[in-house]
Amino acid sequence: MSLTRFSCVIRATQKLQVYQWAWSCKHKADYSSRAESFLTGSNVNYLEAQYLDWAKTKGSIDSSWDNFYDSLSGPALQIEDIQDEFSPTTVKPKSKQDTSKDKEAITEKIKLHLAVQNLIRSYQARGHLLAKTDPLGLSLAASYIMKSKNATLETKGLECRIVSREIGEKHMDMVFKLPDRTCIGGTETELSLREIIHRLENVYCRSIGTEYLHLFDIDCINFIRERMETPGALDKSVEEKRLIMRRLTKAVFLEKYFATKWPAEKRFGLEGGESMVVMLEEIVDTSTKLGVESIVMAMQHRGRLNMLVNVCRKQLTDIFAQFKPMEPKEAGSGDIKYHLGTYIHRFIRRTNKYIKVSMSANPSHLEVVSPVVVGKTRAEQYWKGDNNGDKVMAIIMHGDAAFSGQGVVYETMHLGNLPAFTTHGSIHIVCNNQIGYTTDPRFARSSPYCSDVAKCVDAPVFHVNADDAEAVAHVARVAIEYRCKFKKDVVLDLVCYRRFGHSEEDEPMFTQPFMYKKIKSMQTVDKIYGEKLKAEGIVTDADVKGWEKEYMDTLNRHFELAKKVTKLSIMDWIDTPWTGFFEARDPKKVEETGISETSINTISRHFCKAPEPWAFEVHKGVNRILANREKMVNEGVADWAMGEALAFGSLLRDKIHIRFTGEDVERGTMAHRHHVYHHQGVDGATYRVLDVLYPDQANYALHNSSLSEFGILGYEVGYSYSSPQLLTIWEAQYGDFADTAQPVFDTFICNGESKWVCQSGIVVQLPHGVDGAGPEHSSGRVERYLQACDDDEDNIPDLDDKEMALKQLRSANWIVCNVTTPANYFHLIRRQIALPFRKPVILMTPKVGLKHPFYRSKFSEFLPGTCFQRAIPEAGPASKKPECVKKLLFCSGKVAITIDELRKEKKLEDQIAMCRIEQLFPFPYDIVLQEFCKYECAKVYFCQEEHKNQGPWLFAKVRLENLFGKKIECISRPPSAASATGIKWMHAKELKELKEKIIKI
Ligand SMILES: Cc1ncc(C[n+]2csc(CCOP(=O)(O)OP(=O)(O)O)c2C)c(N)n1
Ligand SMILES: [Mg+2]
Repeated sequence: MSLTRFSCVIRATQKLQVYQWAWSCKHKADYSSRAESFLTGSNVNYLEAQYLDWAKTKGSIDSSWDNFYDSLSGPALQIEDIQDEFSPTTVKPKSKQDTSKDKEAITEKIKLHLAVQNLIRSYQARGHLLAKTDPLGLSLAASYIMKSKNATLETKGLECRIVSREIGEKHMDMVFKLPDRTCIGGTETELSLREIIHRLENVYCRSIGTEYLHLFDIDCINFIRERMETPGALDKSVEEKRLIMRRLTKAVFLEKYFATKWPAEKRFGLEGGESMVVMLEEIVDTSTKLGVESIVMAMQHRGRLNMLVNVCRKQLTDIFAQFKPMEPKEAGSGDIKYHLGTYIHRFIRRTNKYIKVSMSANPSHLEVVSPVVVGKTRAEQYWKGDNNGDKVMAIIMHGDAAFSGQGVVYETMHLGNLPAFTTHGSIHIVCNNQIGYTTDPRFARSSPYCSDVAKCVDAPVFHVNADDAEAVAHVARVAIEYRCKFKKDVVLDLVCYRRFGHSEEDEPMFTQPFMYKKIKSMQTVDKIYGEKLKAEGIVTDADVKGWEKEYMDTLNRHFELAKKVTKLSIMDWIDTPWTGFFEARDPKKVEETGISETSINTISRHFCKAPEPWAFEVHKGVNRILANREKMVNEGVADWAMGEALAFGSLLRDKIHIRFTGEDVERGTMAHRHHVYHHQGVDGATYRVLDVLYPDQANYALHNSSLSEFGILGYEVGYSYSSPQLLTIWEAQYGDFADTAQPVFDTFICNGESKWVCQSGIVVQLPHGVDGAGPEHSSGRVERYLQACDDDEDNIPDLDDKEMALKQLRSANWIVCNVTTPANYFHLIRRQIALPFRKPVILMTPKVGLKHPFYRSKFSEFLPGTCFQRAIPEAGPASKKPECVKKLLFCSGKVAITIDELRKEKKLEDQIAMCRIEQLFPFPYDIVLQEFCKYECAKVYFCQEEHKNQGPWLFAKVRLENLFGKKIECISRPPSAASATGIKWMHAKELKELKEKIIKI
């Protein structure tokens, strides 16, 4: 915008606004800024006021503004001009003296009016800093900021207030027109300044601190403003108050009961934050009114048992039974009671509606469940056809220290607006007890609030004093209404305290003596609220005592029942049941993974066909790739991408929904996949090849993800839990990128079934291979996954058992593979669905192999009757005369190319036999032993391209040696701290040495 145009806009806006002020002052009419522009809010107010000063007396403001105002084209704006322009007939000629007095009076009025407007806005923007949200009264957010700003100053006694320099006591009873950006007036359009301040104090500076002016959407701001400011907004009916009281009674008495019956038992009690139950219950109730049918919840340790009982309605008997040592009914390692999940279809009396409430099982590792539960929610929305998140919603509860400290919180929240990941808004609740174990907030975060991550994702935050139960219920209702209306994230910061130590074993006075002196003097929230309601005449002492007794009786009854429970059932704690799946499958049968010739033809032909050129312009390079694909199809050969397409295409045909995400997966990091073409002439137009394979196929959800591994992998694991009729794949760009997602492997993928009997068929694809790409991009660190495999290497399975392979799979915690043919990749992927159970797969995928002729399969290897090969025995010249073979190399992965090329080159094909172990875990003992026995005269080695202290060597060594009863040697790179060298020369040297070792007979 040119300066002149800019000036004109300012002038026009100024004229309009100043006129509105002048006019409204005169006529006491409704002032509204009809024209929203960038000159709204305090900017324009400031400029207006300053301009008037400047116009009146040059030199009254800083001279640096002269240029700016002088540069406005045309003569300077005069108040008279404005009045003349808008009300020419009402202005009578006046004497010079009168005019200057009028001018002063109007200017004064405008100033005051602007000041009041600014004051209102200050309350809306900054009132939360002064809100009394801390039940302990120890801190205000404003003092936090002042202290950090004036770190060296003595800040005691400095009072934080919202003030306006222009107004004082003498203006208190003056009446001011209310701007349209406040609702404090209700039906009144003007109020005295005293009343304005009083109402603003009530709304913004008492038990609720509302942060919302940072939101981008004006409708969101207006919604919150209306729900918070409208007079009476916080009022509750008698019934509502009595309900809150009953809910508090249950929450408080349950904790007391635990403390009495099991005083030393760790349960991470909710004492000090019991009104969280009121918050959740209000959300659940209101959500049913708004059409929500399912809530997927996750939460950390604090108060979890209370939530399970009072919100998820888990049977008290089941909870109490968890306190005693009992033998479990099912196999599995199980988990501690405050990690377990559950689900229920709850009937809500307030609305006469049913809702499914589930609590996801989660590990100790704080916040790792956050992305998981969001992925689960998205999946449930998918299965319900709930495209806008009207029916399914996530609620995630956090601790204050974890919420501000764990990066995965951001990794989860920033998915909120991504089309392929959104769940249309989650409710986040922070159980903010103002401490993390023994660490104070001032040493645990750099921001005033633990919830400040919300600001990055455009979410409003409601800080609320947990000891004001009605305020808690109010913000809960606003939050769920906001989420359901705008389908965006919202954060509730329940500011409470922790009455006892971090766990029931801890002594908090060691580290927080002052805080805990104060805490000792605190009454429980049911008492505080009970007194309030008694004073209001809403409950009597007898009511309260009656409710307490009623609940105590219930607790005692279940305590007795729990004594009768003799076996612990992990199955009772399942959070996402796969109803009917296991019952409908033959546990001993793996379905056919081969596909018919017709299917191979349909899919492969489609996969190499470009859309019609008149309709869609694909990149020339893609056309070249498709031409190559077509050539291969004509030859009846598949490369890696074709093997994958055949697997996906056939599963989609079989109505198996596929969800496949990761960074750049649509094209494929190494540009081998190309499942999505981009129109070269129309921005944003794409053609998704496998989406249009069969008219009634299942949905193929292939999506590039954000640059996050922890968040996205967690998300996809959550997605995979939703159903067995689903193939979920996450692909890392390079294997090492999975490093940052390690907690998801360690706490969900590798042991989720063992801990919580929840199965997942997720496939994690990790590009792997030592190929000179540098230390990180050369290693998927397969050894890490192998180390977490749960078999006993001293226990060789019964090799005569025909079902051995399936039994091995059933009892395995996961499957670890490095497959070397497209056909084997195809069969492995299809086997995920063909199995009568679900297991996660960690798959080292090729990099150079994606385009290498070695990684090719004939179409005949995809036909019915063919299947996944756990190990690929030698099939070349060496296998024809085994007695002449001098060297037997067991290997895994891409090193097979090196071995194969080398022995061809050196004419050693009949002397070196190679057996590729494609499925490292469960270990294919039977095939390996057959190979070993076949080459009686051969010396046996395990060969890998990785360094000796890495790769599959150590895992394979112990199993091979136990199986063969003799020592075997390793051919590898030497041990190394880094996974590969970054120096080309060194890489070449290492490779040369490796090759020498391979061919040495
Ligand atoms: C990722 C992770 N780091 C550290 C811990 C150990 N730990 C368990 S609870 C806790 C304090 C958590 O504080 P907060 O999030 O405020 O929850 P609170 O216990 O106060 O409810 C810590 C450090 C953990 N479980 N997970
Ligand atoms: Mg805490």
